[in-house]
Amino acid sequence: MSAPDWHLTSPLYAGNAAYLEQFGDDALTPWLTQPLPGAAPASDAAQVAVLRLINAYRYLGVRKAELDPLRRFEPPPTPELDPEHYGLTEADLTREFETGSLFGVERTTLADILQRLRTAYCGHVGIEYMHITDVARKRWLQERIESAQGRFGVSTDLKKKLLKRLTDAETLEKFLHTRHVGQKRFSLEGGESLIPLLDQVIERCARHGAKEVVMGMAHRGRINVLANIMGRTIESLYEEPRHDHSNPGGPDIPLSGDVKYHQGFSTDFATPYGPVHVALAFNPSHLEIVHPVVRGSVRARQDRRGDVLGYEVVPVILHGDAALSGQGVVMESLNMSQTRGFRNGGAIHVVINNQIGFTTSDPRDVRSTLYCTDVAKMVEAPVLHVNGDDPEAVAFAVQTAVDYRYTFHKNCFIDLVCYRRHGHNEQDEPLATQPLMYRRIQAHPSTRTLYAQRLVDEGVLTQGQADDLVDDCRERLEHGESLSPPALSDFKETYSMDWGRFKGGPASEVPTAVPAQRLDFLGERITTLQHEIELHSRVQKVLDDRRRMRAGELPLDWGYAETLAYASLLDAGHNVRVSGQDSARGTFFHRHAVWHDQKRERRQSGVYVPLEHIHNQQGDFTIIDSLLSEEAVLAFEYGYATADPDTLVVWEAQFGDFANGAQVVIDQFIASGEAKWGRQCGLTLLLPHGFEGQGPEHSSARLERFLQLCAQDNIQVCVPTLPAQLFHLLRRQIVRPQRKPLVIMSPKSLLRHPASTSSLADLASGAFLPVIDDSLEPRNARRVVACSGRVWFDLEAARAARGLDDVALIRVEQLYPFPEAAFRAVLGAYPQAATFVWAQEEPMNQGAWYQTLHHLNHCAPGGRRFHYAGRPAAAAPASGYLSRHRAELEALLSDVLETPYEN
Ligand SMILES: Cc1ncc(C[n+]2csc(CCOP(=O)(O)OP(=O)(O)O)c2C)c(N)n1
Ligand SMILES: [Mg+2]
Repeated sequence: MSAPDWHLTSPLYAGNAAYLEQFGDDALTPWLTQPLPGAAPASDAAQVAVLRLINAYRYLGVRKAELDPLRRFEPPPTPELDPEHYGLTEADLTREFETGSLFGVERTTLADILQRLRTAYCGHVGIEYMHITDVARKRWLQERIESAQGRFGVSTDLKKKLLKRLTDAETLEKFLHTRHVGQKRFSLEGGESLIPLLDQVIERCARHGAKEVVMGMAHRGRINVLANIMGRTIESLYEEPRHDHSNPGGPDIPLSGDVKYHQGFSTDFATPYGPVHVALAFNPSHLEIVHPVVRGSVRARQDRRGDVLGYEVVPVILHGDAALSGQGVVMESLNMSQTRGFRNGGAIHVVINNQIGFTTSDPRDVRSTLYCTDVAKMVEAPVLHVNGDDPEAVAFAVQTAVDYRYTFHKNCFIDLVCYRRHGHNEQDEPLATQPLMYRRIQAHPSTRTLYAQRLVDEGVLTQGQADDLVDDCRERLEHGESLSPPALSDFKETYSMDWGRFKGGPASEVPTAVPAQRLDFLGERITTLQHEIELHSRVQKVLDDRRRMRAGELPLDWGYAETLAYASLLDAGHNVRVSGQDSARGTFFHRHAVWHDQKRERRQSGVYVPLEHIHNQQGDFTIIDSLLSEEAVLAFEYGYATADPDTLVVWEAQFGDFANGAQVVIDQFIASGEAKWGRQCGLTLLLPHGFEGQGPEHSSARLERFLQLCAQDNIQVCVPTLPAQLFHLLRRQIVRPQRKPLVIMSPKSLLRHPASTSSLADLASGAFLPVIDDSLEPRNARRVVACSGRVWFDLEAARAARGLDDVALIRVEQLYPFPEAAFRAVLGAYPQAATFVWAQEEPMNQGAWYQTLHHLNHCAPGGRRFHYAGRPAAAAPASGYLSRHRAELEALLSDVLETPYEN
């Protein structure tokens, strides 16, 4: 059977063409498509048929809904919606039937039932919800849709308001078109209903008690949203940045700035139910990545308010139709949306479905799902498809979506079906690739024109009044006034964050030591069980060891030092949030932040989290075994950290190499967010890194990539080799009056290396050391070797084995900002040195070498130059053969310690 044409022509109903070609329509709904046997059903069979017909509308009515303002295609053939399909005849139309669970009427004629079903499900709102398994949620939606009967109960006041906001949206675009000719604005035209839609979303959320709305959106219509929702004046959006435009945190770092259709902003939005603080997140070009960032920012605000169910802070996430179905991070973000560590009480999702992505609109190319929103079904979110040319249907969809979100604390999607009046941007020529679509668009009156006419016809206002709205708006624009509802001057957001406390510019050193007595107290808290719990013997051993570390009987390992760092921050009232795959236990069985009772289920208090038991006034400790995602989880944590500078936010990769699955977050947000947008962020990344014979993947966290991103004091890159170093680093991240992302190449085998330990005294005094001098102090050293990370331990052992006393081994523990003063001072302590070597275990094209060379040479005394000693350049980071790894290491050690280098 070949697929019907509509599958191949309508971007609204794209499907997997190959699949449909093979199986035809039946493939989509096999359980509904079998006609009842026999021509005329017996009367109770007719009753059954009627109930099946009602059910069919609930599932498939959406396919006949009038969603496309352009009406380019016939709706797809859906025989399941015809009574004949079930053997019902014309004669049955006047017969009365029980309606089962149909809302509004218990018994009526088939003709009436059909009429009700068509108005409820096949009008300007088409709903998909029967994929929801929870009966209460389904029944709630059924009641809404079936009792509305396609009548949206819009008051005259609301009608006028909808028209006004539509007018604002359209007039703004026209104004920009003439005022800022040739400038890309990614016009909203064709989708102007977005403005009344957002207006209604915020108002409806306020009615439910929202205090904050955080929005994320891409380029399309962003300038319109900035002006019409966020209250930015056009002048402020289009003015050239002044030359004194600098990072609000410090004058040393000029903002690089960003294009106007990426700008974020926040404002206080006036609604009849009180003001709502609305924030629009800064956005990079990369579509959809802002989705998890918004979720993280919302979660931070919810945590701050103790808003567990998300009543006070609501994420509103906008999507393009092509991006929503194309980008994998959407699936990751939805997957996290109901989990304990990442949930928000549901988001309102809005799709600006203009039925095209850049130039691509042919359903055979655009996606393999029926609707662009089908990914929503994985979390059983309802989808309200709505015709963008009917603002009243849009308002109804908004009310339903927001009420649903507040009733069930789950995600809901609004698919605003519209079109794009111009090309992808205003310089684009859409007729070149979409001639038929665009000819139709050219002939199609605007949404405002159509709605104004409708209201005039209804007698809601006169044509003159409708025209006045346009003139008023134009005038306000001419006068440089804001178009959004006036912000209330007396509204002070109680929970807004004071970022003024944090300075930009180069980070300063601060004391991070914790007095021995306090360490002892904290040690007692984190090694004491408040109630009976039977630990696994290996965990019991960890606990016993930690008790001995507290008593000074064992040197401190990494797990204990890290736990003490968190304990000390919690003790001071800061919050700590750590997330990553298996982070609670630790990939390497080293952290054990959560203890599991061997006899009880987790839910029956079978877990114990020692860091929650410091004292009553402590900060919140959250540790999350995250879902298996890097991109969405890291983006979420970035969003969290940028919304809350008082929480130490740590993201841990299971192995450092996996971080590149989140490269867009690293490049677009972490490395450049402050420079582009002035957004400070104290996010910490723990990336296990080290060449230990584990093959090409798990060896490298791609240190070189992070170093290549470093400039203008944007991030910090550290490679601590001792537990005390990690302790001070983590504390420094919060104690210091700066918020800079911190990338830590974290230990793997070093976690259990007998030489990689610290003492309590190391935590009770000192601070993080960016450079660690050789503890043997071979002052007559002829050769000075500098390195970073675990290779130092191999070098030290090899030096001892060779009995060398004229080689100094220096550790650079912070690679960026490069500690030139400290490094120079250490080098200066070896006046006999003639040879300077940089040693690394990473291949030459990787690791720190090329990115650090200039710093090294800059610090070398007497114009000397550092020599490279290590593996040659390689395509894969490390060998998969252990024997080869060992041979390479041996060669490296000889090169570093013995090879003569000419100066
Ligand atoms: C991750 C990513 N890939 C590619 C692009 C380039 N790009 C910008 S807009 C666009 C089309 C987007 O289509 P859609 O999501 O439907 O939004 P619309 O422009 O139609 O509103 C593309 C491919 C991008 N910005 N981000
Ligand atoms: Mg699109």
